[in-house]
Formats: sequence, C-alpha cells, structure tokens
Amino acid sequence: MTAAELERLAAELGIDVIGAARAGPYEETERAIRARRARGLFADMRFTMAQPEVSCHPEGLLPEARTVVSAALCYYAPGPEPLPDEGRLPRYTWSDAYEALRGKLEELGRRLGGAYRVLVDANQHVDREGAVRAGVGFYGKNTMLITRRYGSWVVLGTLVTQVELEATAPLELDCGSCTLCIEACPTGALDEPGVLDSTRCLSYWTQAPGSIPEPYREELGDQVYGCDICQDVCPWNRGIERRRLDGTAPEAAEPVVSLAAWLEATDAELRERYERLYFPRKDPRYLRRNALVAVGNSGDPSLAPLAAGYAESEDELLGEHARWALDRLLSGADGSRS
Ligand code: B12
Ligand code: SF4
Ligand code: SF4
Repeated sequence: MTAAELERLAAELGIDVIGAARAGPYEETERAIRARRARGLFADMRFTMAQPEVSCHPEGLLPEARTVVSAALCYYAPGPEPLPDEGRLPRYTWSDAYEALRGKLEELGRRLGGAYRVLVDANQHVDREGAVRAGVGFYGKNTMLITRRYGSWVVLGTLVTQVELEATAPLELDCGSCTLCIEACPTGALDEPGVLDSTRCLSYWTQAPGSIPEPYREELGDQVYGCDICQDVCPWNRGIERRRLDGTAPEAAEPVVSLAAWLEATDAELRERYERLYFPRKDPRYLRRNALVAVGNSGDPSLAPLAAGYAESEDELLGEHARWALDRLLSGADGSRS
C-alpha cells in the first residue's frame, strides 16, 4: 500500500494525521530512557520506562512485525474558563480521545488485513518516537509531538502490523529559536530543552501517589488534573479552531469540574465517572487531594467548608491537604493563575 492510499483510508476513518515507518528498534530513545532513569528524571513512574527493552522495540511486539503505523487524533475544542468553585481539566481529558483513537486503529488494522496489534498510551510502546519516525510530527522543546496542522493538541496511537506499507517521509520542521514553553513552565521542568524533569512537572504531581510538595500546590492554581501550560503558549497550537473540521466539543465533554462534586462523590461514583483518567491504583483519594489543592488556591473563603469537612479526616493524606487549603484560604492567599 502506498502512503497516499494509507492517508485516504485514515481520512475515511476520521484519523487526523497518519504515517508509517519500518518496524525497527528505537535505539536513541532506549538510551535516553536509561540515561534519564539513572538521573531520576522519571521520579517513580514505570509506564514505558520500566521496560525500555520492550517499549523501544516495536519489531518485538508482534511475530513478523513489518510496519509501525502512527496515528494522531486532534482533541482540541473550545471550552469555558472555570469559575472559582470549579477545577480545570486538561484538554485531552475533556472526553475519551484515547478510546476513540483505539476504535479507529482497530478498524484500520482489520482493513489492512494480516495480524496486527493496537497500542494507545500503552506501557509497551513509546508513542511519540513512533510518530516522529512515521512523519506524523516533530519533537518540540516541551517534549510534545507537534503536528503541522493540529499542533500538539493530538493524542497518539500505534498500529504494529505484518503488512508492508510505504514509509512516510519525516517532517522536516523544528522549534527554531522559540523558547516560549520553557519560559512559561511555572516550575522550570523544561529547563533542559526537549527533556522533561518529571519531578518538577505539575502534570506528574497531579497523577502521582502521595503528598504534593507545597511549592507545586500553589502553582497548580485551579488545575485538578494534568497541565496544559507548555502547550497553551506554543505558536504551533494557534488557530487550531479554524482548522478543525468540526470545531465543537463532543456532547459529553467535561472541560471543568465542580470541586464540591469531587469532594462529595463516593469512591464508586468517582471511579466510574473518571474511568478515562489515570490516577494511581484507581484510588479516588488522589482526585480529592487535587480538588482540595484547588479549593486552597481558589481565593474564595465561601469554599472553606469543603476543606473543613476533610481537615480532621482519618485519612492523613487528605487531612493534611485540607488543612493546607484552609490555612491558605483563611490567610487570604490566592494562587489561581490569571
Ligand atoms: C510517562 C508519560 C508522561 C509523564 C512523563 C512525560 C515525558 N515527557 O516523558 C507525565 C505524567 C509527566 C506526562 C505528562 C503529559 N503527557 Co504524557 N505520556 C507518558 C507516556 C505514558 C510515556 C512517555 C515516555 O515514554 N517518555 C519517555 C521519554 C524518553 O520520551 P520523550 O520525552 O518523548 O523523549 C524524547 C525527546 O526528549 C527527544 N529529545 C531528546 N533530546 C531533545 C532535545 C530537543 C531540543 C528536542 C526538541 C527533543 C529532544 O528524544 C527523546 C527520545 O525519543 C506516553 C504514552 C506512551 N506510551 O508513549 C504519554 C504521552 C507522551 N503523554 C501525552 C500527553 C497528552 C501528556 C500531557 C500533555 C498531559 C497533560 N495535559 O497534562 C503532559 C505533557 C507534559 C510534557 N511536557 O511532556 C501524549 C502526548 C501527545 C503529544 N502530542 O505529544 C502521550 C503520547 C500519550 C498519547 N498516547 O497520546 N506524560
Ligand atoms: S505540563 Fe506544565 S509543569 Fe509540566 S512541563 Fe508543561 S508547563 Fe511545565
Ligand atoms: S513553545 Fe516554542 S519552543 Fe516550545 S514547543 Fe512550541 S515552538 Fe517549540
């Protein structure tokens, strides 16, 4: 199959960008993972980093694997700013973009024929390196995979197949002299361009187990999960709304959440409603912990009862975050981003 035929098929399935590369080892990425792991830049994360000998070897993911097809789905949609009693979600979680892309890649695999395997945000494959090799995009200094048409507002998925497909040319683009994301990152996590220090990344802390260190709590502002700052400022991400064929958010999209609802919901409700989010061991305490931080940053004393309800909690993690939030609210501090 030629690259043009693959593109036509992808367009039919509603995939926004597609490309193909020969299935072979990602040697440099494997070296980068080992070196960064040794420097502690991944904190305690496991994901693709636990087994680079697997996640950087797509040729081993399927017997007689010939081609790695990389696909991007744009999730950008306009949405409201949170009110003081609401928390902000990162754009990729407003709806389940991963699930949508998984379905499209399964269908693509069936249509291509032969044996195949679909991996979307899976621990067995480093998605961004597959996308760079397949010409879907290029690495930005914020470490994001940036596409020409949709910037970095895309999720990535991978199809490893036995079918031989024409390779797509790499995208010969880069950031040039721009450094906007490095300057905008509130915690200096991108000080080494193209290398993320997860121990300083707000997105990491909202998804990590345990207590969020205090300086990061303040920087989180109204963000209750993830962080989009280094993408919001990127020039490649401007004007996507005009390029989007259908510029509306899916009906069930959730750009903001009620902090009270997160703090009052039962474990079962939070687990069911936020199936699409990653939080350690699917333990809803971590969502409540993040909501308490946003309450503390709201600058709105009328939210104090939400934190007070947890201040004496037997759960020390939540109790401690609640007391921090109360202190902050009652001292009149306002950590929200403007
Ligand atoms: C672990 C993980 C995280 C961790 C660590 C992220 C990281 N940068 O490594 C945390 C929890 C912090 C995280 C956060 C986010 N993540 Co995440 N994450 C992953 C996961 C599971 C593995 C990533 C990985 O393997 N990293 C290992 C290192 C080696 O990869 P790397 O940073 O790409 O390294 C390359 C570059 O550094 C480059 N390079 C080296 N030197 C230099 C120098 C220069 C100048 C340049 C430009 C590049 C460059 O080469 C390296 C090797 O290939 C993937 C899914 C998957 N299975 O791949 C999603 C994934 C990367 N995440 C994704 C998303 C959406 C996010 C967030 C935007 C979510 C949010 N809104 O909060 C943030 C973005 C933070 C950021 N700036 O990276 C998407 C990214 C889509 C895209 N367009 O790039 C992915 C691909 C999931 C998916 N399938 O769509 N994530
Ligand atoms: S996701 Fe946020 S904290 Fe992490 S590197 Fe980007 S701007 Fe910095
Ligand atoms: S903000 Fe600038 S430096 Fe950062 S990823 Fe975008 S183009 Fe590259």
